[in-house]
Amino acid sequence: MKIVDAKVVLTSPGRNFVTLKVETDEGVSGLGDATLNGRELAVASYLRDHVVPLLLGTDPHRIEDTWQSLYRGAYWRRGPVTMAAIAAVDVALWDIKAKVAGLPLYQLLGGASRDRVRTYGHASGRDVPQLFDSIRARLAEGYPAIRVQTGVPGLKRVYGVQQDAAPSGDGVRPVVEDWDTDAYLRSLPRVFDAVRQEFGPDLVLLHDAHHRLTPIQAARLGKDLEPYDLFWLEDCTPAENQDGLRLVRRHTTTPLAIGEVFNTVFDYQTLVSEQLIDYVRSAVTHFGGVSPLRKLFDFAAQHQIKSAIHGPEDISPVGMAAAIHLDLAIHNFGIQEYAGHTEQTGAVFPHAYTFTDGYLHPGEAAGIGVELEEELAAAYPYAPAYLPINRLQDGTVHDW
Ligand code: KDG
Ligand code: MG
Repeated sequence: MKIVDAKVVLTSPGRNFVTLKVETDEGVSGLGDATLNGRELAVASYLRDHVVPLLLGTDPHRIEDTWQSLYRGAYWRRGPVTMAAIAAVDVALWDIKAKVAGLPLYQLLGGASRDRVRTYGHASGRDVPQLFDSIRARLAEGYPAIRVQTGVPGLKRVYGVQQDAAPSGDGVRPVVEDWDTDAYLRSLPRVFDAVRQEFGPDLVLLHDAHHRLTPIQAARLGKDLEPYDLFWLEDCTPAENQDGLRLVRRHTTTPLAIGEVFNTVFDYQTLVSEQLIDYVRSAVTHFGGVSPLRKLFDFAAQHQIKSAIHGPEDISPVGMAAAIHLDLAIHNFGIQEYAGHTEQTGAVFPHAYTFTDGYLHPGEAAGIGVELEEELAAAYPYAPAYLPINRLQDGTVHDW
């Protein structure tokens, strides 16, 4: 079997997605997600100009060998653009292998370790009443666990919190949001207190700090949130300096989740081997694919750390499907983030996975179980869009 073609499809059915479609001489094709929010064109070029020419004529069944040659052969290792491109190839080849075998991908990963995949959804509000409405909406959709984000008194807009009006970027430069760490640290425990009083002790609650705190601030927040029994506190501090997590860990028993911006196992080495975190958050799409993520989960399992694959709207249904197959197969599964997609996105990427009563299942279609409607995809051309940046009140750019 040989790869005879591979194309990169950019489409924007509500938001931008980058998809790789690999075709073989036997008519079987595979899909991989290479979406890197705000840097989509860089990955598309990396794939089109530097990866696709290397794939043509090779055997799609040699997944590990292809992965290693793309990773080691480039000389320039790691980084989000490189690893998103390699991820798309890896997933497309797994899709092909599983289709040839006539099996859903999870069967090739060892078969199901559970019947269904527990998820968490997103609730947010500028103030407590709006947040309560949002939590009720997620509960009505069946979510068994809910990530809670809120506005901060005195700040105009906070990332991840629903707004009445869409951000007014100019399509070239990102929207600028404001930030005040002290105000955030003061207000968040009060919000969780209100949520616990309204919804009781049993609701599974999470929070994402989006890398905005120093280690000592993160330690204080973890401690202040202990009475509210969070499932986790996510991205409490930027973790390029993995040693910083030692300080956080020393001061709080609030469980910690990190890793959605990581792209290789080396980003996790200290965090996992010293058990400084409880959940690893990498996405199939940004970590080089199913092959390396599986290895990360095995490493994490040795330290009683569980999986929690990143699943926001900017992971396409292709990346989401690959995640759900892994979730079903691995033993140390923790939880799957599931933000869902718009109807338009679902129409461009019809898929076999299902979301029922807050739980996902990858379905039984051979492969990863996702198709790409190419004509429809072409009707939604790429449109530049960027994540916001945030500045302190004196104008200083702050950590993401
Ligand atoms: O592109 C950035 C988003 O994927 C990210 O902000 C979402 O933090 C996120 C999460 O936990 O889903
Ligand atoms: Mg996050």
